[in-house]
Amino acid sequence: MKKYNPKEIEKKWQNYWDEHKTFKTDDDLNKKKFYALVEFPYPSGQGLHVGHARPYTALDVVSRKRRLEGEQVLFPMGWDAFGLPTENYAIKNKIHPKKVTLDNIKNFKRQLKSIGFSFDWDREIDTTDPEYYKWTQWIFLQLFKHGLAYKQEMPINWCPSCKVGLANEEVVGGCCERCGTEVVRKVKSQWMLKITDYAEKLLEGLDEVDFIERVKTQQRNWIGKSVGADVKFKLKDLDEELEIFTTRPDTIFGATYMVISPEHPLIQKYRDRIENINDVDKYIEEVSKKSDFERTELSTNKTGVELKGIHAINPANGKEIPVWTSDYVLMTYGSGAIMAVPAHDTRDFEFATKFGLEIVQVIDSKDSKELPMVEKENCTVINSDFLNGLSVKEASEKIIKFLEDKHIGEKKTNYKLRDWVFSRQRYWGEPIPIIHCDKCGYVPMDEKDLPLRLPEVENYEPSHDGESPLSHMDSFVNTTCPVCGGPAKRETDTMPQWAGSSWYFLRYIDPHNHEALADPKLLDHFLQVDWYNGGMEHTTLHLLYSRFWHRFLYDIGVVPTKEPYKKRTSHGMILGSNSEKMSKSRGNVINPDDIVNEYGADTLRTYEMFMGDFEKAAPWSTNGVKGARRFLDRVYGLAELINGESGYSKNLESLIHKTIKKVTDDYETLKFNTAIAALMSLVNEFYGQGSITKKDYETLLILLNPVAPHITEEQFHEVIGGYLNEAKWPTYEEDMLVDDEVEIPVQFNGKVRFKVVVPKEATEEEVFAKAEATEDFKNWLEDKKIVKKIYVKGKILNIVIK
Ligand code: ANZ
Ligand code: ZN
Repeated sequence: MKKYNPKEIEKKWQNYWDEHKTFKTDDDLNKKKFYALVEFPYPSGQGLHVGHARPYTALDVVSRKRRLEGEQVLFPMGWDAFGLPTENYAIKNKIHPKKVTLDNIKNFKRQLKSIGFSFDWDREIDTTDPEYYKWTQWIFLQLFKHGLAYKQEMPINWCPSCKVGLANEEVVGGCCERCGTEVVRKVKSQWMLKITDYAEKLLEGLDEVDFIERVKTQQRNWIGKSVGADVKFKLKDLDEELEIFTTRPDTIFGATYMVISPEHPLIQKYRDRIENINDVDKYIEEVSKKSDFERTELSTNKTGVELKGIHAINPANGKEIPVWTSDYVLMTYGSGAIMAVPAHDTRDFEFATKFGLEIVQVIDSKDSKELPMVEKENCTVINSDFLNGLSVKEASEKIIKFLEDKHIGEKKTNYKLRDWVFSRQRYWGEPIPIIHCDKCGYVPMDEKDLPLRLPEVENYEPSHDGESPLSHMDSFVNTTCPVCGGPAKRETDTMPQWAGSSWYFLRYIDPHNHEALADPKLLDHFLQVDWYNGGMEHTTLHLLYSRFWHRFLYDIGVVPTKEPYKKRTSHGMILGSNSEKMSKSRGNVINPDDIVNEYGADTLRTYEMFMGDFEKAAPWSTNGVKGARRFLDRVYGLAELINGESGYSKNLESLIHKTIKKVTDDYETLKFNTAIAALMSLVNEFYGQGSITKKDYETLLILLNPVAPHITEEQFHEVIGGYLNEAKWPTYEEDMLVDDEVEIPVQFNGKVRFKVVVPKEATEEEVFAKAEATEDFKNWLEDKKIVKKIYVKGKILNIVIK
């Protein structure tokens, strides 16, 4: 008897697939297309993680199945290779980042191939390849030309000890990741992308796509649309109005004080009128050390100072109210000022309670009487003059009308979404193709001069003035202005890591095109991505950024669809065996190479698809891995049971049809674990029979192939003949799914006591006769008498006894 030897057969089939380009995307544009996308990895020095294998295997399963069903499958892979870890590693080890990147890619590619993913390697892309980033730069230029890229002074994270600007990811607990020094904010002029112009389109787009609900919710919350009103409050004795944003204009009669952010320009403008300006200055100084998170966290103790000498007039009732400054009001949202309604806002309530400010209730609720009362449904407005008796909604409309008539307010929609800081003062990123001329300002490079290549520098360490290393390369910096021909300087900031991944799914469609980012005909054919699976951690950045770029490209006529992805799903994390996150410091990282070496790639794949609900986190289990291997050993061994008969074995036929249906459905709905469980039962049943036909085995092999491609190709070739990748996905007959027999629970006085198996069409007499013949029946009846029998066909037999 031959023994299953994954080492031998996996290499053999991987070579075969490579040589025959088995998984190259079919050229036939008349076939039904299926574009499956997984998030391309960042080729780090650590190599592939078992966590990568879970989502990759999942869409590999679907892709392999769809190919066998005759579809044209595009399932590509590439490298998201610009970024900080590579740059930092390069600096530390004095190796050029390009070299580090290429070495890491080589290792990742070897690992991916060793797991047998059916990627179309002819479409491999690398975001650091000038042929690729030429188009990243081209898209940036289009954004610039449409007014969506602009420069602005922005605070960045600055380490005063390393003298470098840090990305948010490099700031750990407020300190520099490398030296531990407290990070401060430093204002620098940065390139920004106006994603806020797309807030409404990005929200609306969510209604037309099939994304799992938690992804939609996270994106909606991140965009954070709030509908309300802007209202101007006059400042007493000053020719000045203080504008606020509120989502509850209906509560305006309850506004007993105002709060402005410590950064609000009014404070400096009227510092001479503020009687306690020394206290205010001291407070502002304290606040500047806190992060936005610390400032707005609900539970934290409220702090603030009154601006003595400044008063506002509530426009609804003409009352004079005090103005305070507090850090719970952020300068970056709305207008940086609020009307405080302590009776109906939790933060205002805490603040007013602490500082003894007036609290006026203006909303009455049927459900609760406690303050602060924040609900809006089933409420009536009180203590509010002409709004009294109205619902919250009616009162909002009426007061907005009142304010609009007096020209002191209007309807307003705000978004939490902020513009995207697109500059990095780093080397290892796409150069920004903009030239600065003293006469002409910021000028786009001529498109035909793209790509603007990242120059070879000797020293790619960040410079100590916080500028990119490129700023010290005179030969790069000094250029001529494309408009006036005068001397000019190049932008030396580079793009953030999110740039290359914002459009990579478009390049896969036509990766070698020199004329355009992709041929419009091919874009027409392959878009949208039919199924995109990726991590929940990418929902608010990558997923939103790429939807933004795509929607912009749609608006300028480059792509044919508004939304890039038809469907988005997300996998659960793989945890260490102790249910903690896998990490180097915990020493619980599993290297996929080790699993492939010891058990085989098919075992790794089967295990990862079987380890639990695909959408939930699951801990690693070596016993589970062994179990997956035992299952594959048994699948291999079935070859010994094959008899000479044709067709399906009579006894197995119904079960095989049911299994085809279950596996076909489950693979499409991320229920890989239950699909594999059904295949395990089938294998058990095969062994139970002791003898199976070739066709029984063939169907099992095809159904299991997407999960365990090597062992199934091998057995197909050896036992069935031919090549599995040329076979057809099996179909089932509806008739075969119906059970001929049913199990009927038998009740005595409404309690289920035992069950009997009867033909589906059995009559009441037949079922009763069958039940009566059992030992159980006699035991439960004892010496009582049967009063009544009720049989619900195919469902239940109830016997009433006395
Ligand atoms: C009065 C009011 C009464 C408010 C009430 C709420 C409840 P969202 O939904 O998040 O948009 N606000 C406005 N600008 C702010 C800022 N820069 N910093 C901190 N808070 C700010 O929240 C909008 C509400 O948050 C606004 O409505 C305002 O308080 C506050 F019963 O105005 B409200
Ligand atoms: Zn010029």
